[in-house]
Amino acid sequence: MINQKMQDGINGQIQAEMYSANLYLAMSAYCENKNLKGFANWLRVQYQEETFHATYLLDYLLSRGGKVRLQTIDAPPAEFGSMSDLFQKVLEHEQMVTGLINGLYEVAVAEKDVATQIFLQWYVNEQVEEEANVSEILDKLVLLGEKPSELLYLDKELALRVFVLPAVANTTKTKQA
Ligand code: OFO
Repeated sequence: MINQKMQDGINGQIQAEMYSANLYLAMSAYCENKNLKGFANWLRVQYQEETFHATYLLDYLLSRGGKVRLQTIDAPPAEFGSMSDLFQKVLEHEQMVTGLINGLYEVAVAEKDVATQIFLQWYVNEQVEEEANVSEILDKLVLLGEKPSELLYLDKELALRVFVLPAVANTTKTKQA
């Protein structure tokens, strides 16, 4: 059975992941409105990933006999500026989430909850990947500039991203039917 402090922390992280999902869905819609369908696709996949991050935590909490307490999710913004501005915001958001995951891991260590420490290692690695992916896109935006031809080149590249259910999902209730 998971203790109250760990349970509260995981519930808080579920809320943060769901906010991330909504933020990226709002960003995706913003890009779609600008006819940048590749950018919109990349962000829609990001939304799907964040939804998985939330449900994976939720299923873990249930598997430890914890109680899920879903909380109010703040509305994300609707305007994000240029594509460089938008990806700068994504990077800052992911850096903030990395801090939350690290904080949650520290709670697991302080509470001597070894199972949660092992579980959270997947999120620690995931954050390294998330920040690296976003930094790469941001670097390209800075390097190429935001002329229509350069944006369309990057738009084509980002259109190729597809959502792949992480391998860990095969061992949880999040497995697809
Ligand atoms: Fe869930 O990693 Fe982004 O926020």
